[in-house]
Amino acid sequence: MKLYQALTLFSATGALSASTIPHASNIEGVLRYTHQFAPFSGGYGKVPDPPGAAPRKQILTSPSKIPGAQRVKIRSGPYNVASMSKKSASGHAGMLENYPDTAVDKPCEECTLLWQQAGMEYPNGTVANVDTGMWLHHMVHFNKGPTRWDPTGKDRFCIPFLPVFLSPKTSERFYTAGNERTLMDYNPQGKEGDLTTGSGYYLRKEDKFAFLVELMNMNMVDTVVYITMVYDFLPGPLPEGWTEAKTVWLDANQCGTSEVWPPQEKGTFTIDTQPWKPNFEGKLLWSIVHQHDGGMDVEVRNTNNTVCKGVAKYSETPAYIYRGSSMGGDKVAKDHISSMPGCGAEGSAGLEVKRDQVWSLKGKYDYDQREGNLENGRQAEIMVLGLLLVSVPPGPLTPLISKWTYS
Ligand SMILES: [Cu+2]
Repeated sequence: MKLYQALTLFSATGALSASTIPHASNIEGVLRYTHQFAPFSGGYGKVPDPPGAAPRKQILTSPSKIPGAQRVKIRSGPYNVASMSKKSASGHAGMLENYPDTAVDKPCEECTLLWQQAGMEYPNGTVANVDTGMWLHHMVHFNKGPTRWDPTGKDRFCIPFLPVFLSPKTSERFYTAGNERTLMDYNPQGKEGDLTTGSGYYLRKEDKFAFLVELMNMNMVDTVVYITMVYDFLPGPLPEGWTEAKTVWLDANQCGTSEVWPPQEKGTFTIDTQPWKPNFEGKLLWSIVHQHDGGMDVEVRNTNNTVCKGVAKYSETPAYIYRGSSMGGDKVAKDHISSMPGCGAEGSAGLEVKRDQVWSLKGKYDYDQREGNLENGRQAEIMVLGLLLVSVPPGPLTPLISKWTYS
């Protein structure tokens, strides 16, 4: 199947309508995403479990102090990632690029998520990271269900939903991770030993998970890895008196590839995300932010105020130090971002999210202080991305205004 046939198929199934033809600048994004459908992936992407692989579901002991909390680790994939000697259709070496996985197991049929964190492992269960040449470039966690909608995607042509065959009107991007593997706490104000008050991401029976994964292999052999997700959850319905958590996705190329070209090859600059005018109201619970190497920090901004600043830390453990050599014009940085906590609860707790505000992120890069990753001799595309987690009343949430608005 040729690319244009795939796009025609989209149109025929209604995913593309006359009013939602992509903006010219998004055409490249469409191409980058669609070539990763199975017919174009050339044997890379999802493969069967290798013999002797660790179990796909592992029951762990939850450290949570919330009564009844359980912890489980779910391994998804596995994904075969091409070696550094092979280039993807869009010219990236050693990359499984925005690969869709529409068969991702949930931790439960119905439960309240308290916490989740992504990771990456080899088949035998050991951690895969840049010290062994594997990089969790990023993953996007989607949830589809009758009560789901994506606050910043729902009224736009939103490319990331296409490869996973979803619509932002009936699904949402609720979690994401880069290689720094930031956790999301859905219950930051939960009280030890007390079930009467709290917040969580309430997973309904009808909900279905999907991933978009972008993985990089800096080795000269094809490599198989799993994406892991550790969840703490309370089985069954949302506890009485609790609120639900809803995620707002913000990035510098909203509904495109999320990536932008750096405006310069050296020195310092900032990049703003597109703004979000709230289309629901609630209270900020948590926020996480993400940048690529070369990044210094990301400010979360409400209207004209900085709510908090998430600072990138590099090579805090040896797992984040790259020891390989460069390949032609592709030069991987030695030190990689190892944590980027966003604002957590400190900067977020209890702040009102209201319809008369404008939320955005401002990301600062400085290539003189922190090495970026070179591709074909120039700085690779970068991200300024973040998620706001907002507490809302239980039950299906209706959007306040019908259209996404730019300020
Ligand atoms: Cu990224």
